[in-house]
Amino acid sequence: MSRDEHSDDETRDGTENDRRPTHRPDAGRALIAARDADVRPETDEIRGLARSAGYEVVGEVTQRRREDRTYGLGRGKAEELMRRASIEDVDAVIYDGELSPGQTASLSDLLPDGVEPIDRTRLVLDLFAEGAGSRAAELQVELARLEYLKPRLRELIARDYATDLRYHNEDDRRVLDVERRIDGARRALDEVTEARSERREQRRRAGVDAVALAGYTNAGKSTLLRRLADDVDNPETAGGDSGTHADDPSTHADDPSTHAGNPSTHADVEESVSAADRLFETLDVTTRRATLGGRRALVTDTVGFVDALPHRSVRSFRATIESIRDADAVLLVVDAAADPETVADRVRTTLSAVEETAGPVVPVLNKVDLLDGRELDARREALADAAADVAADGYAVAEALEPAVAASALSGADIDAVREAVSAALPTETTTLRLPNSGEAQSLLSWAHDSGEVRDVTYASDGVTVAFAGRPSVVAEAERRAADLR
Ligand SMILES: Nc1nc2c(ncn2[C@@H]2O[C@H](COP(=O)(O)OP(=O)(O)OP(=O)(O)O)[C@@H](O)[C@H]2O)c(=O)[nH]1
Ligand SMILES: [Mg+2]
Repeated sequence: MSRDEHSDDETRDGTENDRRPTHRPDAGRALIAARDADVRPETDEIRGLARSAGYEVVGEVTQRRREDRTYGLGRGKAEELMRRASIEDVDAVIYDGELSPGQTASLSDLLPDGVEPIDRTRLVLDLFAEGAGSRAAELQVELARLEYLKPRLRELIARDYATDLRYHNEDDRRVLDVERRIDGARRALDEVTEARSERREQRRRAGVDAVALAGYTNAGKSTLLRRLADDVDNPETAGGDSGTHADDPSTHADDPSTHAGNPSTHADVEESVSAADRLFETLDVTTRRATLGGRRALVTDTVGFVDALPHRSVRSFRATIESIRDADAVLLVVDAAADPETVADRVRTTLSAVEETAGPVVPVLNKVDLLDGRELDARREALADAAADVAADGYAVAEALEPAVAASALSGADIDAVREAVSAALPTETTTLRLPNSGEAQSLLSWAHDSGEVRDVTYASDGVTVAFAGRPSVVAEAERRAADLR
């Protein structure tokens, strides 16, 4: 099928966005199908996801009506979809929502041969599968896809049985095969996850704070990471994905010491154009060093959340949720350029996926370069509304929320305020160390500089007095070392 021809669609075809090149492969032509009970469906986000997955969106069929058990759309609309799919020669129909196994099979039967119905969950999983760069990400995606596939395979088998009433041995084998692969992926993932959490524990003992970036897809997490990182590359001139690109092995390693080099390798012109507003730009958990208010931190970028994904499949992206939950502090990045209602929805989606955190959560209203003061106030209110809803739903994360900071990761405006807000939120203890005048005291002092914040050093004839602040575990370690010297 030729991808060069453009088709005409009376509604939305040919917008700038739909023709934007992507670095992802050509997945084919697609029609969007969307239904909403209360309002005319809004399709910007599902179009964005489809484009990110490499589809050329050639049109949409939308409907305002209640849920339909057979097709996800009313019969009339489903038939219109079938006709349009045939006329416009599409490869896929992308449904903005979750289709049950039965709905998937019914739509599949109705649509022209070779046209696949793809729901939102499957679209996101395909996107992830294609972009997963690390072993852990691959395994998470494999597991999520298999879990998605299993009930759908069962449904297809049940329908085949209903038509020819013959029992097929190989059907059983197919289901068993899927179950076996699910077990395998689970076990392998457990091993990888264990190794990761061990490394995380080692860093903690070394006195480094773990800070995680969390937020909806496209909020600006990776841009903010580039701003905060010590080995800085300027977000305004770098390609949109430099430093976190899934194909760049130097940025995946869980060990930050391997990132000391220059991570900016994807800054060619086309990349930076197409990088704008591509959803799920980051598909892996990546970590960089940063200094926040005198404290050394490892800041972890994570996969963004997206609306209307069943919790189950978001949850299976364990690395993202785990690094957010376990962090000493979380930066909740919010795209403040979105309208207030959208801001509130996305914050709710993100926080309810995270559920709880060990550390404080500092919201960052990002992209303030695009807003005036009054608009910003409306976003602050939206954030507060969302936080109240999440608290009402009983999620512990609501209690961890700190006051929001407004900033622009792209222009760099107020990034220092972000740094200060995180370092203020990080758990800190202070102590006064009294050390003898000795070489050992000097080496303890240099360790203290590396592991926490040395606020004051007073030398006297009978010894050295050090005012020291840092993570509680580091302060305890400093006191132990100081006691050993006396
Ligand atoms: N105007 C403006 N644009 C920004 C700002 N921060 C990020 N962006 C743009 O927003 C888009 C998304 O930024 P990313 O940093 O890739 O967002 P992300 O949260 O990492 O997205 P995913 O990895 O897809 O979850 C890019 O086009 C950025 O250039 C900002 O402060 N102002
Ligand atoms: Mg990103």
